[in-house]
Amino acid sequence: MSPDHHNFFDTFGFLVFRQHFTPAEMAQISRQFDELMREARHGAPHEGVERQMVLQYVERRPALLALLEDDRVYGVLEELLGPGFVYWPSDANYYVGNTEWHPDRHVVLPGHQLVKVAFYLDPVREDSGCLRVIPGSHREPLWTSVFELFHRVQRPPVYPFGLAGDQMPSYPLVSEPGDMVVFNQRLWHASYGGSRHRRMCTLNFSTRPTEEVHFDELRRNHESVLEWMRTKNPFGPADRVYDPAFLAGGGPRRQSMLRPLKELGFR
Ligand SMILES: O=C(O)CCC(=O)C(=O)O
Repeated sequence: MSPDHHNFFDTFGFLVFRQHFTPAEMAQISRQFDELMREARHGAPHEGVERQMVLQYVERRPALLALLEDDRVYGVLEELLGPGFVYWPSDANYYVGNTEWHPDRHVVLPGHQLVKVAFYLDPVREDSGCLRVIPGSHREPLWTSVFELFHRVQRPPVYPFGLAGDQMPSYPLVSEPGDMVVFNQRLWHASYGGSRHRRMCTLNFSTRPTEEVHFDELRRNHESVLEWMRTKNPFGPADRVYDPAFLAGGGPRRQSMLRPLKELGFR
C-alpha cells in the first residue's frame, strides 16, 4: 500500500480493493458460504424475511478460514493496523432489504482502530444494496454531526436533515464478487434497495491492545458474542466462541492475531 492509500483510509475511513480475488477463488468461497449458511438453517431455504447471521463462521469452511492468513488480507491489515493486530469474531450474513445508517462502534479509543473487511458475494450497486458510506464520518466533527441519523431507526422513523435515509449525501461502495471492502468501524454506513438475500461475509480486526481500555473493549465484545453463542447459535447452544482447533491451529499469522485473545483466556 502506498502513502496515498494510508492517507485515503485515515481521511475517508474506507478502501476498496478491486478484483482482489479471482473468479475461481470467489466461486469456491461462495459455494462454501452457501453450504455453511444452509447447514445453519438446517437445510431450510432462506425465506428473505429476516437477516440470517452466523457469528464466528470462518473455522467452519477451509476456503473461508484461509482468508485470514492470505497475503491479500493479512498484508493489508498489517499495513493498516501495524504488527500484532488482533482478530475479532466475524460474521457471515444474508441481509434482507435496507440497513439504516449506523456506525458499528461508538467508542473512541485513542491509538486503537477497529476495521471490518467485507466481501459481498453478489454484485451490489448504489440502488441494489451496496454499502453507502459518509466519507470522513469516522472522525470528528462529522461523526457527532451526523448522530441525528440514529433517529431514522425509530418507529415511526424520524428523518433528520429533511432527508430520507436513501437521500443522505454518501458515497456508494459498489462491489463485484472478488472486490474487498475495508472500512473503519466508526464510519457511518447504510445500504438501500438491496435484495432480500444479500450475501456478505466479514472479518474484523483491531490494532494491538496496549491499554486497559483496549482490553476492556475486547472483553466486552467477547462477552456479547459469547452470550449470542449461548442463546442464538444456529448450530446449538455453545459455551464458547471459538473452536479449540481454531485457537490452537493455523500458521504464525493466525497465532499472532489470536495471541492476545488466548492471553485473556477467551475460549
Ligand atoms: O450490507 C449491509 O446491509 C450492511 C452491512 C453493515 O452494516 C455492516 O457490515 O456493518
